[in-house]
Amino acid sequence: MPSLVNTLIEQVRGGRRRSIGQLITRVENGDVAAKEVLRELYRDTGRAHVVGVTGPPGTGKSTLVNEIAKTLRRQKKSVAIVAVDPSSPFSGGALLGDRIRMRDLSGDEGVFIRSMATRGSLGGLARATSDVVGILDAAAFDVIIVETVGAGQAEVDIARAAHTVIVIESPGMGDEIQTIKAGILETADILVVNKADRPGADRTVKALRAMLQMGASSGPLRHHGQIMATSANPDGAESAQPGWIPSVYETIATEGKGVEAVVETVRSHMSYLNSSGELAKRELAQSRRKIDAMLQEAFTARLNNAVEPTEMERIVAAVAERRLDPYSAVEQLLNGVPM
Ligand SMILES: Nc1nc2c(ncn2[C@@H]2O[C@H](COP(=O)(O)OP(=O)(O)OP(=O)(O)O)[C@@H](O)[C@H]2O)c(=O)[nH]1
Ligand SMILES: [Mg+2]
Repeated sequence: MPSLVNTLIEQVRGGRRRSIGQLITRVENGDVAAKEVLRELYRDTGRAHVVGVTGPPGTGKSTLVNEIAKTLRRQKKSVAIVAVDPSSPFSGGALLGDRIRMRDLSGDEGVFIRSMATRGSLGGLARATSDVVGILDAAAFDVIIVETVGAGQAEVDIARAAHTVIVIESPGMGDEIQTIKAGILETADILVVNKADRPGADRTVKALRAMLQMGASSGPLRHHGQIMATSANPDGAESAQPGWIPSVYETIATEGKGVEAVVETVRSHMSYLNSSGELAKRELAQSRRKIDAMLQEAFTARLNNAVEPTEMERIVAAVAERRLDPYSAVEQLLNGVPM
């Protein structure tokens, strides 16, 4: 009889929705069997185009993602959507955006939609999201769209794990300032001003263009020559991807307007990543980050296993009271952790 793990692996590879859903739930719950499946599926990953969509709350991300998915379906591409909601304690279910989407996209075998919510730390959410993307990749979806609310570092991390990052703004309300604060603009490959039917859209577009140029031209001069040498982009000094200049698009997601141009740019961004060698560089950087994060997680788990909480408190108090220096404390703790 095939084991549970083998069955899951085969069914996920075959794109069976129920099994994909089950495996994702196992990942969210930190199930040990899930880890074994992920290990086996890893070699089937690296084929999908992962697109991150982020931006301030309510800018129309879900509506636009829905429209992007519909456009991709017309091009016969299969699409998986992962909606990450850091503010919601619910998961796997019906967030508002998904209910809207379900109406349009449900019943289509080429679309898979899943919500993920915070369980414990946000770092954990970033890890779980990356595992879920891996599952959908192994299940052979052509495009995987990860929607996050661009509000904090964890969301930036989740977006950074994508090949192509779309940052969405909407007119007014000082949204663009929110974005700058979170450092999200720097991660953008494509900028979208949605709700272009609203007054002030032109101003938001101009503001974003100005910010892009400021970011590009205020780069440290000492980097300039080096970047010029590797890039066709004359003001790419601050750009995360020399050679690719993010452009600003206007959309009215509720009417599907402007969406095709965005989808076309998503496609050409992947061509750029491929032809410039940037894709391989990103894969290296992402693999390094993933290993780093997993190492830290594993080490923390070992440390917590090896040192009783009361013992830790005793050491912390000793350092606070200057009876012990932190250097010796760390050495002492390290000696107690089996390697
Ligand atoms: N006028 C106008 N309204 C829009 C447009 N796109 C989305 N909306 C509306 O804006 C509201 C928020 O849309 P969502 O797609 O849920 O926005 P979101 O960014 O996913 O929201 P969160 O996930 O909660 O951050 C909804 O009422 C949409 O109908 C647009 O182009 N024009
Ligand atoms: Mg949403």
